[in-house]
Amino acid sequence: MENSNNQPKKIVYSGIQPTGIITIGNYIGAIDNWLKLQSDYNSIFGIADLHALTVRQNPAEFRARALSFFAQYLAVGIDPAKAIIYFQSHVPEHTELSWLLNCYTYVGEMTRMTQFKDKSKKNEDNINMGLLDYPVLMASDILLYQTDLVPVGIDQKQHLEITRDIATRFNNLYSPTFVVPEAYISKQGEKVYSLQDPTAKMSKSDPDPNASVAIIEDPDSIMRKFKRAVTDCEATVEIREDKPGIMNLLTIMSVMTGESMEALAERYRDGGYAKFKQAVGESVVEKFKPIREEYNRLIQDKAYLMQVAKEGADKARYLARKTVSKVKRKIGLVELK
Ligand code: AQP
Repeated sequence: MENSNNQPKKIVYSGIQPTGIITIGNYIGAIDNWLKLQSDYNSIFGIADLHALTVRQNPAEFRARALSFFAQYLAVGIDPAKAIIYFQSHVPEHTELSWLLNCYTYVGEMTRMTQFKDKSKKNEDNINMGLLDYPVLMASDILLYQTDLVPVGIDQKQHLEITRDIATRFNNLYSPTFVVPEAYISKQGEKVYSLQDPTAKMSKSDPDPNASVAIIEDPDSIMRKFKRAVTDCEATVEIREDKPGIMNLLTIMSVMTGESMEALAERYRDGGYAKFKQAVGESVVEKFKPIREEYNRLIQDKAYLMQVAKEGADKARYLARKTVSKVKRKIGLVELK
């Protein structure tokens, strides 16, 4: 496909693991950018279900959650006519490439990854090989589709850098095989913080339910969480680095309404925190109301969801096979003609 300048469209790839809930942090850091890019790029958005296996999952809940995430992709406006939407586990080339790339990645590179260290601390009884190997699977996801651009939150920047290193290493050892991808991290909302600890990332699987807000959460619950959001003991709404709680709320409201943080800070400056938090909560409720309604409709229609998933997997596999064949040929594996 070509864009309006008759240039071949560049490729965008991203995904979310079906763990916990899709939060407004995931929306702001990743999905909002997917929506902006899907018309101008050939976009591929995966449900990263194989990644989620690095922590133990209850099979029935996991299956339901993965399908729910898929319905949420559609509900937010990812359009299957424009983008490929699929489950990672439906395209076996992800794991195949992952093995091959493992042989071009050093153990030391993996043990120094911040996410590996963090997750190892959180899952001391289950530091499995998958947790260590996670960045190689992620590199495979991205490189499989000859991706140009990867819209992610800033927490994934390190994994993007290792992806680039692996691609470059392989290209230099053989000949140009992979496109070396760029991260696409929008400045505003690169990291949304927990509503209970504005110095920690808002996380999908935070055990404290008041720390994060789901995009399909019911309005009363959203309002309650924003009213309880931790801020500081001053009373003015202003843009100041030493007011992380207020900065976080301003960021969220700015993305929800499209208004600048400066304009919002000006409007709510002296009105008191309670009024400001109420307004932030309402902006979130307002933004996600139609999405929640569309989600409630879609999740009932399993046949449609599976049809979109099947079409997405077929399209993804077609592209993925081409890259894997190329890689195998370069490495010197015997081909079956
Ligand atoms: N708080 C955040 N602010 C901005 N962007 C965020 N992302 C996640 N949290 C924030 C971005 O959302 C995508 C989801 O990536 P993932 O599924 O690999 O999960 P993650 O980064 O590990 O996110 P979580 O929420 O912290 O999941 P759990 O709790 O399961 O580990 C990525 O693009 C990420 O940058």
